[in-house]
Amino acid sequence: MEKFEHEYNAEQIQVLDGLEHVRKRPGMYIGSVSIRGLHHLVYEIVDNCVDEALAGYCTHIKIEIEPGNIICVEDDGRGIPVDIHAKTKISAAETVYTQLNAGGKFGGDSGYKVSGGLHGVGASVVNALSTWAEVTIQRDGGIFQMKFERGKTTQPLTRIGDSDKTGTKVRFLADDTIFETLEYDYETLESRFREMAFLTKGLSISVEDKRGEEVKKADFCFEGGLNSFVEFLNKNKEKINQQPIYIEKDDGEVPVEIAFQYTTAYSENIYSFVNNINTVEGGTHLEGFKRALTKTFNDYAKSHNILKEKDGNLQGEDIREGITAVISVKVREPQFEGQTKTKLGNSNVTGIVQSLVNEALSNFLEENPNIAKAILEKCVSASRAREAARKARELVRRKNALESTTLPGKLADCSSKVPEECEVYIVEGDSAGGSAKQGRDRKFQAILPLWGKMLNVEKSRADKIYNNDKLQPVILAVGAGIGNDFDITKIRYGKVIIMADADVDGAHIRTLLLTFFFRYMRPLIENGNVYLAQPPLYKLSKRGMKDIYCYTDDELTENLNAIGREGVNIQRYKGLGEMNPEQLWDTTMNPETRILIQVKMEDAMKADEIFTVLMGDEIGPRREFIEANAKYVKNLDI
Ligand code: 0RA
Repeated sequence: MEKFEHEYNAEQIQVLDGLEHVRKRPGMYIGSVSIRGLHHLVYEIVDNCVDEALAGYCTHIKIEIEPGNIICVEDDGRGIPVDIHAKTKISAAETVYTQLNAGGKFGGDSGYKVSGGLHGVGASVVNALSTWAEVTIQRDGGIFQMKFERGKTTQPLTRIGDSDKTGTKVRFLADDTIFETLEYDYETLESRFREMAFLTKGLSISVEDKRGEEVKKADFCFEGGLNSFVEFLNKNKEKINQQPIYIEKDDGEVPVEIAFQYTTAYSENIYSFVNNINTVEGGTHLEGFKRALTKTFNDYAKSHNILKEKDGNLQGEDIREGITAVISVKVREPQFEGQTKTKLGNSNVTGIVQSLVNEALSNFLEENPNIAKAILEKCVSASRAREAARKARELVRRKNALESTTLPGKLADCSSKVPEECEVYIVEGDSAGGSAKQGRDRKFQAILPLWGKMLNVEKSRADKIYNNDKLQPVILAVGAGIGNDFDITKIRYGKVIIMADADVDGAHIRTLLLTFFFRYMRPLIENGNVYLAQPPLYKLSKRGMKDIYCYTDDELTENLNAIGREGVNIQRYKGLGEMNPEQLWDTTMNPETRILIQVKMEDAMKADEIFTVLMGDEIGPRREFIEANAKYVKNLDI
């Protein structure tokens, strides 16, 4: 067996410094040491294999979660080069795993490397943050292996056998002294790999979770690329054009791939990617796409007499109502801007996307007049609804101006005017509202009681929403507008807390309100301002003992062990209305003792799917969703 020379020189010493820094400040490299950062390690390794696929040499990537949370990633690419690198005097493969930023030079390089953001930090970062890692390479007729502990080489690249295949396999165990948890969430990984497979047409990705009794696995390979992605996103929606409209161009400079399809829904779902990274904040590629849509549809409508000259133009938002679109571009040196560094800044991309879509879409519309007509009918009615909504909004404004207050009558406001310290409880029912008003700390807690049947915004257009007497008080109390006009800097309360009964009706109201916030005040959710109050389910009282409140059935059982059942009175709360003001304060509203659930939006795609299924028109998927999720109802996380 042959062993590669391994000696330390000046560069090597610097290398060690680099990896030490990664272990000292992991957040700088992978964002955080939470489960998010943990997942990031896997994405980082898989990204390298995707690069090899983009270079045209890898067709299959296999990811396994082994018992003990060991990750194994294997590809059938060319194998990382094993020859000795002139400068570092060690094998290229070891260099890739031990030197920060070596990826571009020796690792997979599709030419579309990512700069900025957290992505593309490379294999060495994963290595540094792993208790151990083991890399096996097949190429040049041999099998080669190297091993590391916490980023340091324990076995330099060694030839351990013969092989006529090629490929790279990496196994690693993340370091539990660095990460808060090593427990990978299979579903999160699975959706990211599905997304990666959509974004790289024809690439086959398989993932398997071998940790539990029941093995979970999935195989993804989409010959349709983004076409398949859009079909997947729209699977529960009613379509207007049956096949997505597909545009693709690879001029070698800025490859662009786009697919979009119209549905009868009222929301707009556009997802954009740069170098396979979800650009949540959009940017120049998205701008180009939107401009082209607006211009091309308006031109077509005018030239085919669907819009008369005097009608004026359709607005962008009219044309995007009900659209589901995915746009993916590859940019050599992307500039990422914005708060979360997920907004593309390269200005030349706008024009490239815009002219491509202009041309392809106008050809498509000319060739498919029936589809063009169906889509434009929808746009025109969206435009009418927008006009009606504007009038409704004006009416609300004028009415408010007359009443010289912009606050709803039912709102019991707090005395502080500092949004950061203020919170509003949206409370179901007048009686619970009454208790909440008496029980609250009026300095920073406001109460807005709601009653009666809430509007399902998933099935209504904006004009209905502005006019709705249940939602208007919510809009006015939050004070930051709605839809495109929503301005997070204007919110009157740092916490918007939904307080509903712990029963089916309460869950329904909660979902209706969350749907409303998600569709019409999304930044409120993204910014973490929306909370769910957790009222207790039981009160245990016993002579000579302080009352104990239990928030779950498990807690009830636990406490009854602890205090003994003898002489204990168990009160089950059916609704908030059964609690007096003092009890409501103690259990649900006092910041010292209450439990609040912050509503988070990890994934806009998942959230859209859930709201479409739960609140939309189609009944079949809803039944399936409820049956599949009945066991999880305790934790609502969108
Ligand atoms: C650079 C050159 C060559 C292969 C790779 C990178 C490579 C890197 C990774 C990372 C994960 N899987 C990978 N597969 C391949 C090969 C150059 C050549 O053979 O000429």
